[in-house]
Amino acid sequence: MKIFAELAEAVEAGNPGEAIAKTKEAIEMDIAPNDILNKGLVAGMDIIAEKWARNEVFIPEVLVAALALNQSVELLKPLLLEADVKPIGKVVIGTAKGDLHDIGKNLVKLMLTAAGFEVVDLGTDVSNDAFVAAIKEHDADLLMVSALLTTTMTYQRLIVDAVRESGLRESVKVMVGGAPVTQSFADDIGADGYAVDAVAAAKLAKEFVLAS
Ligand code: B1M
Repeated sequence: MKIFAELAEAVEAGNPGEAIAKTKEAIEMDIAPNDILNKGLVAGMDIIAEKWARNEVFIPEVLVAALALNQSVELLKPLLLEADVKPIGKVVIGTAKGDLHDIGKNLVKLMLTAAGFEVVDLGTDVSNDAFVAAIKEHDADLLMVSALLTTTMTYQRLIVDAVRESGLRESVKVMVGGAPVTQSFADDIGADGYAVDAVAAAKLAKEFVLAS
C-alpha cells in the first residue's frame, strides 16, 4: 500500500511533520494501528538501521528518524490502547546499564500496554540494583531487560544472578531482548524468555502470566 511506503519514507527522511501528517492520513483511512506502526513507521526505521550498518547515515540522521517515529507513535498510542482492559500482569522494563538505546524498548512497552499489561518503565541505563528494587516495590510478574550493545548484554546475564540472589527468582519471570540478543544467549544466562521483536515479546509475556 502506498501509505506504508510514505510513512516509511517520512521516518527515513527524519521528517516528523510529514510522519505525523501521514500517520493521521493512515488513521483516517481506517488502517489498523498495528500495521501503521509495523508496516510503515518501523519499516522506515529498519531502513535507517540498515543504512547505519553500511555507514551511509550518521548519528544526526538516526536521531531525527527516531524523533519522527516517536512523535508518530504518540499519535497511535490511544488507538493501540483503546481496549480498556484490566491489567493482566505487571511488568518492570528498562534498558540495561550503560545502554541509551530506547526505541525498541519503547515499542515493546507499547505492545505490552496494548496487550493489557501495567508497565513500569525505568528508562535507559538502568542498574541491576534499580531493577531488583522496582520488582520488589511493584510486586512485578515480569522483568524485561533490553540491550542493544554487546557490552551491555553482560548486564542481562548479571540481572538473572541479581534476581536469584534477591530471593525473587521464583516469583518473577525474566525476559531479555534487543538486536544482538539471541535465544541461545537467553538460554545460556538462564533467562526465562527471549523475543525477537515487540509483538513476540508481548505474546510471550502474556503466555507467562496466563500460565502462572
Ligand atoms: Co547505536 N548502536 N550506538 N545509537 N544504534 C547500534 C545498536 C549498532 C548495532 C550500530 C552499528 O554499529 N551497526 C552499534 C552496536 C554494536 C554492538 O555493540 N554490537 C551501536 C553503537 C556502537 C552505538 C554507540 C556506541 C555509537 C557511538 O557513540 N560511538 C552509541 C552508544 C550509546 C549508548 O547506548 N551508551 C550509540 C548511540 C546511538 C544513538 C543515540 C545515536 C541512537 C539511539 C537513539 C535511541 O534509542 N533513543 C542509536 C541507534 C538508533 C542505533 C541503531 C541504528 C538502530 C537501533 C534501533 O533503534 N533500531 C542500531 C543499529 C541496528 O540495530 N541495526 C545501533 C530500531 C528498533 C525498533 O529496533 O532496538 O532492535 P531494536 O528493538 C527491536 C528488537 O530488538 C526487539 O523489539 C524491538 C522492536 O521490534 N527488542 C526486544 C528490543 N528490546 C527488547 C526487549 C525484549 C524483547 C524484544 O524483552 C526484554
